[in-house]
Amino acid sequence: MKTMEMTLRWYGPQFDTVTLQKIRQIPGVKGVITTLYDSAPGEVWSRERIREMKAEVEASGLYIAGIESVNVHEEIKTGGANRDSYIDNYIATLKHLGQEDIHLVCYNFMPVFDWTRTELARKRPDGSTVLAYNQEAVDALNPEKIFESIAGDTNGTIMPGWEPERMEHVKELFDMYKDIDDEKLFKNLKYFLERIMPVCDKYNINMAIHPDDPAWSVFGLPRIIINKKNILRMMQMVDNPHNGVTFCSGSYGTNLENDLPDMIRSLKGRIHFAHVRNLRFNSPTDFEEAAHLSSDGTFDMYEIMKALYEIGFEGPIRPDHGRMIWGEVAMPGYGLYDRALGATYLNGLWEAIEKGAR
Ligand code: DNO
Repeated sequence: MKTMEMTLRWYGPQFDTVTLQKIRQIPGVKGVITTLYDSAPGEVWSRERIREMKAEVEASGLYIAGIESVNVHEEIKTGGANRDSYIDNYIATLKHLGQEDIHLVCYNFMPVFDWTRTELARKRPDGSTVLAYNQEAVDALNPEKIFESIAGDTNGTIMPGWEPERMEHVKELFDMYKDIDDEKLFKNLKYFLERIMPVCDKYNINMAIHPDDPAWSVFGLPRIIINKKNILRMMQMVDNPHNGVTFCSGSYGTNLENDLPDMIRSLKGRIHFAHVRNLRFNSPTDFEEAAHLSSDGTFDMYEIMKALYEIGFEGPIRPDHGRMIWGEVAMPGYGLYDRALGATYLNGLWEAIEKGAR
C-alpha cells in the first residue's frame, strides 16, 4: 500500500548547517525536499544542474522527494508584459525536472514577500526560542524599511523573499502591485496554471501551491491562498489533479477560523505535499511557533494527521519550523533537533492511526 513519505527540508550545501548525513539518521526519514538555492526566479534550470543536485542527495543514501520551491517571477504574478517568456522558462524547468524523474513542485503566489515573521528568536520559558508574529509590530513597520528593521534579529540568515537584493528593489516591487487586487491575482494565477498544465500532464508533475503565511493581507498587498473558499475556487478554476496544494497547517492555521481537518477533507485528491506544525496563540494576531505536539500548541495534531490518513494522502510530508533547542545554532525554524522530534512524533501518530484503522 502506498503511504505518506516523511521528509525533511534541506537548504543545500552552501546554506544549511544540517547535513544530509544527519538527516539520514532521523528514523523514518528517507526523502529530502530541496531546491537549487542559487537560482533566481525566472531562470531555466538545466538538466545538468538538476542531475548534480540529485546525485549529491543520493550519494548520502537519501532521495529528492520534491522541490520547494520553483519560485514564480513577479511578472507572472502581476501579469506583466513579460509574463509569457517567464512562463516559458518555468515550463522548461518543469520539463527538465520531469525528465529527471522529479514529480513534485511546491511554489507560492505571494506578492513580494514569502512568509513573514516579526521575531526570529522569541524566548520561551523553557529557554528555547521560536519564530513569532505580531500584527502590531507589522503595522508599525514601513515596508520599504523592513529589511533594516529585522536585520539585527536574523543571526545572519534571512527569510525567503526577504533577500537583501530583493529588498533593494522593494519600492519597485510594491509599485508593480499598485493595481493588483485579489481578483486580478486570481486571474493571473489561472493564466499561469492553464499554461503549465500540459507539461505537468505530460511529465506527471504535481504542482502544490503553498498557502500565504500569515493567511491574510500584509502591508496592503493582496493575498489569496488563505482559506477553504479561496483554495477550492483555485482547484475548480483549473480542475486538473496536477493543480494541487501544499497543505501547511501552520500557515492556514494562522487564521483561527480555518478548520484544518475540514479543509484537508475538502481537498481530497489534491493535497500533494503536507507541512505539519503547530502554533500557539497569545491573541488572534500574535502567535508563535510551538513544538509539534498537540499539547504544546493550539492545533489537534492527531485530528490533522487522521484527516490526512482518511483522505488517502500519500505524498511527501514534512515537519516544519522547529524551535531552537539544546543550544543549536542554525537557520531560524530549520534546525535539526526540533524538526527531528517533530518527524518522529508525526510518524508515531501516523502509525497509531494506521494500526487503529485495521
Ligand atoms: C517557510 C516555507 C515557505 C515555503 C514557500 C513555498 O518556511 O514554508 O517559505 O517554502 O512559501 O513556495
